[in-house]
Amino acid sequence: MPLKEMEAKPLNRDHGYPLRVVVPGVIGARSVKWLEEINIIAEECQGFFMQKDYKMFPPSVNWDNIDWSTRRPQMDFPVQVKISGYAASGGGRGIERVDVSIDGGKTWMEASRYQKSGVPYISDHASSDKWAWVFFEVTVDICHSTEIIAKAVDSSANVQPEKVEDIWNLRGILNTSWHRVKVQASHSNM
Ligand SMILES: Nc1nc2c(c(=O)[nH]1)N[C@H]1C(S)=C(S)[C@@H](COP(=O)(O)O)O[C@H]1N2
Ligand SMILES: [Mo]
Repeated sequence: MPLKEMEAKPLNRDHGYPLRVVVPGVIGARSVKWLEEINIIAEECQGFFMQKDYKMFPPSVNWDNIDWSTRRPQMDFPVQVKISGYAASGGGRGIERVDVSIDGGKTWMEASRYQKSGVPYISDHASSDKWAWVFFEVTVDICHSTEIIAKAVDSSANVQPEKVEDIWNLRGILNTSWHRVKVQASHSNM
């Protein structure tokens, strides 16, 4: 579908003004910006980005042994999930960072943070916002059953502990251990 607007505003040059084609369900690389013409052709396009860029190779392939012709151009993308939540620390401390893992804590990515929708959060600005929840979100590809983990770091570098066992106490209070959510893939190809 042709696109002239983005988020209800006129499309800007960086994103393809005056005209961009958007291909739903397909990787962004195929949504051509600054569209000039469309050719209907019988053969697969031989352009650089179809033949020598967005293709998925197995782990054994590197820049020295790559043979581009052995794989198809990537068209669809895998299922994507938006992970969101809120973080808060005591005493008016800001939230320095929220880390999210989708492999049980082996690797982490940093979530984006905000308090007002669309306004990036700055953890050290002097404002009463620090006394309130900080929302976070990150979009990830998930293609098999896994465990999603989120942990926050506050402006004094306090970090949520990994396990409840590490902070066990008689009353069972202050259990701020990593929040874990198990996700079960339901598709047969996951
Ligand atoms: N004309 C043109 N369109 C293009 C590209 C390009 O280099 N030239 N890059 C593609 C790639 S690889 C991506 S990821 C998206 C990025 O779009 P965005 O800048 O709006 O996020 O544009 C796609 N469309
Ligand atoms: Mo891209």
